[in-house]
Amino acid sequence: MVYIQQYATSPHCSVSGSPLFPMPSQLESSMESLITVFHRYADKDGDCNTLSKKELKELMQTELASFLKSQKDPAAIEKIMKDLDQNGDGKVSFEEFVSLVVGLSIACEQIFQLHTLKVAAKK
Ligand SMILES: [Ca+2]
Ligand SMILES: [Ca+2]
Repeated sequence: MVYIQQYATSPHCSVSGSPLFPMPSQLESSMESLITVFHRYADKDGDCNTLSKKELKELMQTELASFLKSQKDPAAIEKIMKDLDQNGDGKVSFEEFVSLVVGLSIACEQIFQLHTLKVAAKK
C-alpha cells in the first residue's frame, strides 16, 4: 500500500515506466487501472497529482459517461467536485478521487444485490 501511495503521489508525471504488478490479479489490475485513469486526466496541466475542475469534468464525461447521464442536474460536476474536495484546495487528489470510485462501487453493489434478490424471488 505504501508503494502504491508513493506511486500515486510521485512528483514525476510519467507513469509509463515499469508495471506496478508484473503478473496482476484481477483486483491488482483494477487498482492499476484506477491509477492509470487518474493520471491520464490529472497529467494534462502542470499539476500531475491533482485533477482540476476541467480535468475532473473530462474524466467523468469519458470514464463515467453513463453515471453522468443519470445526473439530470447540469451543476452535477460542480457539486461532485465540492463533495470530493475534502481539503478545499479546489482540486481533487488521488485520495479524494478514490472516494468517488468507492462510493459509486458501493452504490453499484447495492443495485447488484437488489437485482439478485429480485431474481431469487422470482424463482
Ligand atoms: Ca492536473
Ligand atoms: Ca482537494
